[in-house]
Amino acid sequence: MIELYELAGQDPSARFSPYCWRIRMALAHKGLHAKLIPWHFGERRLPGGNMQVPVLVDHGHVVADSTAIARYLEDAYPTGPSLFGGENAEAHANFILAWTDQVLQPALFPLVAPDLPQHIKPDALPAWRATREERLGMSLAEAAARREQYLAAAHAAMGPLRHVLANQAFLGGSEPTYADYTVFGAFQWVRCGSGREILAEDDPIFGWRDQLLDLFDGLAGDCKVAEAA
Ligand SMILES: N[C@@H](CCC(=O)N[C@@H](CS)C(=O)NCC(=O)O)C(=O)O
Repeated sequence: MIELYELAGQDPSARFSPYCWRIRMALAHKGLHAKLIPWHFGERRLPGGNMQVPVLVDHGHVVADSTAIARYLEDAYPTGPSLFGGENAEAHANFILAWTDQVLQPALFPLVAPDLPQHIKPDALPAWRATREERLGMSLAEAAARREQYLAAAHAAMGPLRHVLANQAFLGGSEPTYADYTVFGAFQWVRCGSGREILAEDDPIFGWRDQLLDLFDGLAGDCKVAEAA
């Protein structure tokens, strides 16, 4: 049996971790079923002593970190459709991973963070808030007040993504790959964590996101959308 420990809100149906969404999509791409085990900030240690999700346990074998899990799935299940689309594509996906972690998600963070407290259990909230405010360099309320400025900066950061998706269906080409799931995880974070729409309907990113929401019988689309705080 495969188990996936993933982030959940105080409402366990709220699943808003960008990294966990990468792996939910990767498992579905490979045609694998996993038992989902919800984990909340500040809870017990995870398998292998890990402190962050996602953690995958495949018949007792523990793999932590979304990138390591994706590579594990590709190697351990070579008969399923390739997650990366080949060796060269995997090398290119490394850039998209780094761009998502270092550019896209940091640009989205000040937009998402002020809406996230709704998901955090009261006993975990003070520590959660302190670490997030330290990362922001200001209070959540101050970040919320600067929303328009952050939205403009996030849209500027999305420029290369928009340019590519105006010219091809997916980052993986004609079919989605792990590169798409990596970037898509960031938009699921916004959608399921914050609930605010940041994309216009005529934005190529909007259409691409819609296609990913529909994939695998609406796996991601059926997930609970946050109520904008
Ligand atoms: N590099 C890790 C990052 C994972 C990560 O940051 N997970 C967050 C949830 S989105 C977490 O578990 N945070 C626990 C905490 O902050 O206590 C990955 O790619 O899996």
